[in-house]
Amino acid sequence: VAEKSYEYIKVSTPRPGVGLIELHRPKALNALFTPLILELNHALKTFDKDSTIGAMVLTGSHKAFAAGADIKEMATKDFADAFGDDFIESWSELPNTIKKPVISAVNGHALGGGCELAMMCDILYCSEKANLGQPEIKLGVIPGAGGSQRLTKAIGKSKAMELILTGRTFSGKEAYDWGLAAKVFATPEECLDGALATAETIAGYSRIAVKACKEVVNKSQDLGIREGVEYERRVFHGLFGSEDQKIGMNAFAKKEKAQWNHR
Ligand code: CO8
Repeated sequence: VAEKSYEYIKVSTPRPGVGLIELHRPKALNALFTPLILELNHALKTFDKDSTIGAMVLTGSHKAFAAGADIKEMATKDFADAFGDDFIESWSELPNTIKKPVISAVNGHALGGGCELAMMCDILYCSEKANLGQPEIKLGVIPGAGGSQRLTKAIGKSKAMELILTGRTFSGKEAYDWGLAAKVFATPEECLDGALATAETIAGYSRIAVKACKEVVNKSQDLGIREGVEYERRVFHGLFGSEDQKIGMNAFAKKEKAQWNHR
């Protein structure tokens, strides 16, 4: 699929080394459905493979990052449709297969699957008035794309339990205060700008080191502290086999800016 043939997303490269993906299904507040997710996966994989790209930003509109999974698409599904067809399994490509960092810039509504998609990203930025939450309980279901796991890991059990059981939504400011968001911004423009700036910073480093950073931080979510630290040390040792380790350390000694080989 060529870039211009996307129907539900827009892709661009607004800054050096940075790939931007904007969800673009305005009539449904970027409600997520399979055709959109397949385009998103394609764009993420294309940037992931592109050697000129070092980091990505995922955003929606000022009104909605994504107002959830498409309720109208889900309404008629029965158990066999959901289980038999592995409904929403394709959503897991972002957290499971993408190796370069992805920053979400969350403005407006990020509800249900929209909140889950934002939390699948490696860094979450939002604007103060963003409206996040897991309101699935109100529809007679539960979070289905990782929300119960990622929200709980990020903000703790009691608060996550309260939010998921009541369906209460929360602001971008709350997301920041609780540690779910790494940064909060006054306006959507500043939020996207901040995300692009951070992505540009990351894209300026050795791709090898960046990839290793993402891998070891993610391991901390699955491993105990001892195994995690041992894992980190092995990856750290491995980086002494890279050209960029020599380049980075020699540049420091010479007080020069490192010119990475990304090897
Ligand atoms: N799905 C489908 N259409 C949607 C969705 C959605 N999630 N959200 C909004 N829309 C549509 C509306 O139906 C409306 O369409 P139309 O103009 O044809 O009537 C259009 O977008 C604009 O929406 P509103 O008129 O409602 O806009 P408001 O500004 O008045 O309200 C809200 C905005 C508060 C965001 C409101 O639209 C809303 O409550 N939306 C639903 C939010 C929600 O409950 N999301 C969670 C969905 S469940 C989920 O995501 C589960 C994920 C995991 C799946 C696992 C399944 C196994």
